[in-house]
Amino acid sequence: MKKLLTLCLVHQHPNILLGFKKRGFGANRWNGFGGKVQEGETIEEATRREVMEEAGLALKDLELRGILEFHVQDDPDFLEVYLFRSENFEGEPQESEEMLPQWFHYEQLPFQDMWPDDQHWMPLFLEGKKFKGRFLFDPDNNILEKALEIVEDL
Ligand code: 6OG
Repeated sequence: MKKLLTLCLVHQHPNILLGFKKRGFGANRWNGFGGKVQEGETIEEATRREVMEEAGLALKDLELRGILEFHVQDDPDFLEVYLFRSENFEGEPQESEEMLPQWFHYEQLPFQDMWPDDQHWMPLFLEGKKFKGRFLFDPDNNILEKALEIVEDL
């Protein structure tokens, strides 16, 4: 079964705001902000809610930049992650129970402590492209298969 999630990168060039995930799924990795889309909310509403909950920011803009499928070997469940970029917000990045936010220069992203798929799609994100991807992981989170394509529209 498919699970719908959001992921948002706040990007004020040359810097990108990431959060260090303190607990739960993806703990001890840097990532954008996001989570599960709840019943009764749109994907955009979920994105705004998660960024507020996890980093204390009210987003002023939101642009859908990627749709990524994440599968794990032998698991019928998979994630469909809607990846957004936001440039402008109100508030100051604040630590939450889940995330510790920090700005990174785009050339110094901590890929060794991020999900392994990120190094594949991040160059497209930074070039302003829109893209679709599908990644298959083994149970140790190594990438077994990847497919990534630039698209005109999502
Ligand atoms: P919660 O479980 O905290 O939402 N996410 C991924 N992000 C990247 N970059 N790569 C992956 O590769 C990911 N799998 C999930 C989606 C989890 C958050 O983590 C993202 C959500 O923003 C496997 O509610």
